Amino acid sequence: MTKTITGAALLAAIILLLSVSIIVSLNMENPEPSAARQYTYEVVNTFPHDQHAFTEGLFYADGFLYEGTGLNGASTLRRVDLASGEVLQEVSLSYQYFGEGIALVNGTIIQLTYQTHIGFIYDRNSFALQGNFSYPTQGWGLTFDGEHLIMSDGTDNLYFLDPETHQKTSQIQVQDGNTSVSKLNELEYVNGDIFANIFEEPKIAVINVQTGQIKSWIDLTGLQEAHGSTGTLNGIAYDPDSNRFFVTGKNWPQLFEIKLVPQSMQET
Ligand SMILES: [Ca+2]
Repeated sequence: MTKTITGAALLAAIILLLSVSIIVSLNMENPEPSAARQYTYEVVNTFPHDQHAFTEGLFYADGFLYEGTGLNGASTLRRVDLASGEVLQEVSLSYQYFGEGIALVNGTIIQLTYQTHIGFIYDRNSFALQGNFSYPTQGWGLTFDGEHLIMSDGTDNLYFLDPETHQKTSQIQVQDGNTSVSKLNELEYVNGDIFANIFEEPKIAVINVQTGQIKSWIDLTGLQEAHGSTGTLNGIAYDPDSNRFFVTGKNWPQLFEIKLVPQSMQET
């Protein structure tokens, strides 16, 4: 069936085009406001977490949690039983290294260090050290998107590294509207987006992997206080098989499975 464009329809189309161009020109003149969606959370499950773990890296794979801990003299890589919080396997770093973010890359686990510009490569099963690499920035969070390692260094930048050579291939600046957002810490790649918790704030930013634009904020206010934790939120893990999110923090006695709840739904 064909439609005839009437004079009225043509006029409506012209008005629409003019409106769009006015909106576009207004946006170019004014600061771009945040378009991020707001989420809060619901606690689905609570699990024990080693209160001595100064959590700096976290991911979930093969039915286990993997955790990297920090502080000089207390830095480890560990495999943890989710239900009991029991540490099943562990390697310690030398005193000179402050462990940071961890990520699973095929048969290996990569661990960054804070200010020593060195990353360690372990066998994912035995935790045997296979090698290391260097990078120029501080090391904070780390995740893997299937093609690149993605790392944070406490600034508003995220760096993409080749997983074989560990050389930087590109970087993005993270912004909310056109306001840059720094202190990006622990990371998790989830279904095409990068989740980043913000240092010393109960917030997770959900970041567009191409543009660096923040798509959503997850407000975790109350989570640590309600459960007697004093350390800062740090640690996001995702189980893609059952769509479960886990979060914890530095020296928190618990690890939480949370569900994301759109803010508008909570208010109604
Ligand atoms: Ca993580």
